[in-house]
Amino acid sequence: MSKKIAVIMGSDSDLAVVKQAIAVLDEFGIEYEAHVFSAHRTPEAATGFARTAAADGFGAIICAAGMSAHLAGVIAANTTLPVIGIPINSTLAGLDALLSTVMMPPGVPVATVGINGAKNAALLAIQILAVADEELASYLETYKFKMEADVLAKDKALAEKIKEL
Ligand code: RP5
Repeated sequence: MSKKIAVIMGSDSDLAVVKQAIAVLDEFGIEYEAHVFSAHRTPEAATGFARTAAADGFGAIICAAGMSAHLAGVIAANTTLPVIGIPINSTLAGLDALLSTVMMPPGVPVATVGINGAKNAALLAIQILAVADEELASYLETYKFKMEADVLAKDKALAEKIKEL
């Protein structure tokens, strides 16, 4: 059985973006837990969760936070599980959160997706689990084939759209 994915957000105000990650996890039938833990407002809850996450059956942790976004870094400092950071655009067009999440010191990596990149965060977490799960890997193959077919269909439809301009 596949491991679980943890989805942590710094505030419930991040849910509007994070729900796109949850939708992908649902689409793939992945078991997950979602929590609001803040690196600054609830540091003990955040570190406590990270310290037991591997033993609790998680295989990857997604962390979404905005502003001076230290959540993913604090979680990564307290676990050996892969941590994926989603910088949330709440101020400064999300650049503050992007830099705070991505610029980790050597030794403590956070795999950072784009600003508000919740969908890619979920896909990356699933790809991590799929390394040890052939069934999940085949779902990902199907997902990519469908994505390719969708774009090829758009390419075909483009000529008609251009005629209508
Ligand atoms: C960050 O501060 C949160 O991740 C959120 O993006 C931002 C604002 O939080 P709230 O004031 O909306 O709770 O820690």
